[in-house]
Amino acid sequence: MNRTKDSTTSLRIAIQKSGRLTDKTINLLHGIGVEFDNYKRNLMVKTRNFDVELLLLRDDDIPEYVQDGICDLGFVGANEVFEKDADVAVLRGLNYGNCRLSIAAPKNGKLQSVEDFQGKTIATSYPFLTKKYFTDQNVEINVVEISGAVEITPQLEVADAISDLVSTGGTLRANGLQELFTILESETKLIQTNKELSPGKQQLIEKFLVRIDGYQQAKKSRYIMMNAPQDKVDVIKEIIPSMKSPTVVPLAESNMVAIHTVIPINKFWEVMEELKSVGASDIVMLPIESMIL
Ligand code: PRT
Ligand code: ZN
Repeated sequence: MNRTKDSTTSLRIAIQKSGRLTDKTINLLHGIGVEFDNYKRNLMVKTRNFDVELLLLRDDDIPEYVQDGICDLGFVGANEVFEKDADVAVLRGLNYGNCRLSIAAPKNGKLQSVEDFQGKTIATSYPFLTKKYFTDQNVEINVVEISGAVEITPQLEVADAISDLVSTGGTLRANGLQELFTILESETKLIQTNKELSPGKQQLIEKFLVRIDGYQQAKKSRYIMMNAPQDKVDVIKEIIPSMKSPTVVPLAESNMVAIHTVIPINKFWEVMEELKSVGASDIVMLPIESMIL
């Protein structure tokens, strides 16, 4: 599956057509300024403002399409990239679609330690990663490859245990299973083909990476504004873990100023309490679209 290398062809990006990663990937692409529509009805979508086309695929197929150079970039879970053992470059971790590939067995059963799995049968959609996990620990297992509803196989006596993706753990609990070991922590990755790309495509990828970094940084940050007494500015500067020194603007009311700055979102509530206690008022927090540092 090789595409002719041609600097005139568009940069082709693979995304999941319909599933857990689709909305967040579409939001990210819109968030970095890539404009397109009609993605629900088409398998291939041309973007309006870049020489980029999106190919909408099943997530399982994305690593191979990128590996073979049919697509130049892809947005897909690490679980799929590593299961397919794809020869691709991982450019970024995107912190959505987070989950883990874990081994789970019937609750309070005989299977507890890795050694207990010797000669046992595990049902999974991830045969490569599952076998590798046990082989690396010198434990031999049998694998039954199943494409869906893996969690019911122990009840059906098709397998002794399972290896499946877990996020909240609710599915395992509902099926009387206990999570024992994690094989892989996963998140959505931006992957690039290792096939040679034209300088034009490479430049466009560099441009997207700057925007993605800005978008990611912005998601983790909030713009905050507050009013405060002039003589509290120094104390407030110490409280705010700002990237740069905050903007301080005098207000009409004498001895009062407005302070504007950017802070990491996880610090906001902690810092807000402290700011109030030293006299800050009218504190406003705003989301940020993007931040180019
Ligand atoms: O049709 P297509 O092949 O494209 O989609 P799909 O049905 O294979 O995949 P989809 O859309 O379900 O998941 C796409 C990707 O989302 C996965 O490859 C992971 O990278 C990521 N992801 C994140 C998850 C989960 N969280 C997740 N919880 N994928 C699947 N699950 C399933 C899991 O298999 C299990 O059945 O959710 C259940 C467990 O969830 P909890 O919350 O009960 O633990
Ligand atoms: Zn899939």
